[in-house]
Amino acid sequence: MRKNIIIIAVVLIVVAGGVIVYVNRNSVFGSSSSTMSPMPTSSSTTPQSTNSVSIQNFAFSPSAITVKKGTTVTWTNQDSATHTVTETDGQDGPKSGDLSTGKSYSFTFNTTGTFKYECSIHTDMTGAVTVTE
Ligand SMILES: [Cu+2]
Repeated sequence: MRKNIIIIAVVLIVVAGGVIVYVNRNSVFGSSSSTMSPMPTSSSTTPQSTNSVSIQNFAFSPSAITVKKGTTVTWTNQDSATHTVTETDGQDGPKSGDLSTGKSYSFTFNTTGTFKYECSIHTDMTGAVTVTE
């Protein structure tokens, strides 16, 4: 009789263990599918392959781009305020001076690397150009 109780206890432990594994598996699956959804928003911050950047709403758009060496990048100020495109990392990067509404500035990137820049009037406006071979 005592043996039967032990067998029942073992069966209960095995069943309970199986339920816990099943629940864990479900919660892992549930969380992995919910972490999938923020992916599109993070991909929008990856550098875009373009040679034109617009300045609007006090921001560079797109703020991060990649170009091939020798590419001329053009910034166009579509804002009502005056902005600049000014390199910030001491490299031979863009230095536009003041760009009033509608004005454009072009700079040709002849060396590889990542060039960071800002608007020297509104220094929270930042962007980067990554130049590849
Ligand atoms: Cu600005």
